[in-house]
Amino acid sequence: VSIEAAMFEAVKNGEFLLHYQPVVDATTRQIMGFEALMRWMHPDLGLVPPIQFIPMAENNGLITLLGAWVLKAACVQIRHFEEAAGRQLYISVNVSPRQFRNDHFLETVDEAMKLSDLQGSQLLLEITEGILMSDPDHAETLLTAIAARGVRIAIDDFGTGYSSLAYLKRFPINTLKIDRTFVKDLPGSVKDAAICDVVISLASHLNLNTIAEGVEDEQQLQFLAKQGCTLIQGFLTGHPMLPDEAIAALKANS
Ligand code: G
Ligand code: G
Ligand code: MN
Ligand code: NA
Repeated sequence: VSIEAAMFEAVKNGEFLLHYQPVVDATTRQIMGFEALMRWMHPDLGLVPPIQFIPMAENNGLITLLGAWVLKAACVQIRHFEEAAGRQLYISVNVSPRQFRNDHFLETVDEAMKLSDLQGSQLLLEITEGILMSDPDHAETLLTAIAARGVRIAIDDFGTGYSSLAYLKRFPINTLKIDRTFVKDLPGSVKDAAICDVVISLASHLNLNTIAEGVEDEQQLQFLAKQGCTLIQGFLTGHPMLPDEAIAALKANS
């Protein structure tokens, strides 16, 4: 069977699971939330990484079903994390272009929040610049409805696509995620340092949060924190992990 046929089977067999990567405060290093990251545990192939199946799911449309599952499962899971931590946390969920275009997307968001009894402000939806580019009118309508629920929007991989600063003015965006390609050579790379500095400063002037991705060492974190980056996500402060490990990380962190 093709990997594509196997994917339809996998949905039925419940072979998809979520890992959770901590997102920490850049200065206190307290865990503020988690990004949900999808994995496929194939019975023969083992753990299939998302770069291998997400583009396929995007093409065959399965992403809509998978994405709805991710949203609900992640919202429910974060409530368990909150219970274990004894404090409020947020959950970040990736939204693919096809999911965003789907007519039922907003209903799915509402269902996930209702199911988990989560406040809107505790949910961060990560979208890419391409989503805003391809159909700005639809994006504006949908993002406005999402923002009306208090749900937050992050631009994932900020600065790597066809970005336009006009989008920051037009759409209700809360967070810029600084792509790890800009982080990996910090603080030595003069260009990357300048880019991060400017993005953080721009965000701060627009009252947006910044999440630096792919932070792997102490010097990178120090540089970003000094520039005023709000949140840090990367192997230094936590790999994507299973729920039990996330709970252990929360207990060790608070
Ligand atoms: O998990 P990993 O670190 O390998 O992620 C690789 C890519 O897969 C990232 O670009 C991430 O945004 C994407 N990805 C992971 N989980 C999801 C998901 O639930 N939905 C969508 N649309 N993309 C995801
Ligand atoms: O595109 P998106 O930002 O959603 O993708 C997140 C991806 O980044 C996931 O595949 C995750 O496993 C990966 N990731 C998270 N932290 C690090 C890190 O510190 N270094 C590297 N190389 N990858 C990371
Ligand atoms: Mn992401
Ligand atoms: Na990213």
